[in-house]
Amino acid sequence: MIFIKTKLRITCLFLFIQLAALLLCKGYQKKVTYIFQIFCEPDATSSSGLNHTASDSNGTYCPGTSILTGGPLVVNFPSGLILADVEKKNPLVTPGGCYSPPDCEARHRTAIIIPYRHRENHLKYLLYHLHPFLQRQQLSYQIYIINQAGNHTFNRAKLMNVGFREAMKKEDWDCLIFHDVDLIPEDDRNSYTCDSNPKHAAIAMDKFGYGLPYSMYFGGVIALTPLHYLKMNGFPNNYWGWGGEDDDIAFRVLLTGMKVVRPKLQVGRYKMIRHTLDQGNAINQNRFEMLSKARQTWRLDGMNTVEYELITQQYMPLYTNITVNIGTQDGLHSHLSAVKK
Ligand code: UD2
Ligand code: MN
Repeated sequence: MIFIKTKLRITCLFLFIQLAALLLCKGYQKKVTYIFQIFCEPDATSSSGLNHTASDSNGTYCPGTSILTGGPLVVNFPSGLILADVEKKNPLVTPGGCYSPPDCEARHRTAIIIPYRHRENHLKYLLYHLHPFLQRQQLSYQIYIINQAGNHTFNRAKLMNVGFREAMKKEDWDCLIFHDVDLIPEDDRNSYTCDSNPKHAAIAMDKFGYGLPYSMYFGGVIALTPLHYLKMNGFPNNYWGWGGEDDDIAFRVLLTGMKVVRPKLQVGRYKMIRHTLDQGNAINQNRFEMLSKARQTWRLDGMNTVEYELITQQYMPLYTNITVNIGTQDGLHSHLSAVKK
């Protein structure tokens, strides 16, 4: 009799453990499941991570708030850093600068669009900080460098229109982050995801004493969904040189009935790598006059009129490089010297 009772107890205990494991593995509580999948699905986390792809994830969504993120970050610029070091530190990043969390299904798909020309040193440090930052947020992401070919005047906003179109051609991104190459985020809680309205992420920069320089300011880093972007007809194509385009973009947000949202001041903090004004990016002297016409121009100029020629698309180890001829004020071919292939 005693023997039978003991046997019954052992069977009950065994059944109870099985039931508990089943409940946890079935995802009754997402965060708990995430922790317990380590035990339930050894394959998902077994290796040090090599060769993981999105399809390796076990179909369980990543937690709503990543357990890998912290708070304020120490931003350093190690001397002698080379891109090969950054590659080694990010073994799960695949060609093109793509990543998906290995152990869970990302809740967000984010494209990072960086307008770019001749800023190799800034790019190196941005990639060094940005890849781990995005991975801690458990995003599915890709980094696009939109590189203006030739030496004609730089056009940041037009490059971002190119970035939007090229990024959306192959992937169904749910958020696009338009990001200066020289800004390094200083807080892990600055989420690179989109909100129900366009988001201004870079609100507290060291160069402005960690505050907003003026209330309409919308430069540096912004996050828009494809719908936000298309609703405002993208960005203006006709701001050549430094300044004004960020204010025009802010006007477009308001003119199309949206508003700007921002994270907390302690969270939207960035370090800007110090630099002087680049050659080929002279101050746009017409910017105030152009801004005064934003109400009329947003419908006439933007994604509906953007013209460019794709020169190369390269899947580099840490980013997708898109080199593009965006021409000049006078059109795509008016200035043949604008582009050297
Ligand atoms: C401010 C804003 C920026 C933009 C700009 C006016 C900050 C931190 N940023 O930047 O968002 O509104 O004013 O146009 O206040 N770039 C190149 N190569 C060049 C020139 C520019 O890659 O030759 C890119 C690069 O991503 C750079 C960005 O354009 O970060 C903005 O240009 P900037 O850094 O020269 O201008 P800055 O710091 O005054
Ligand atoms: Mn800058």
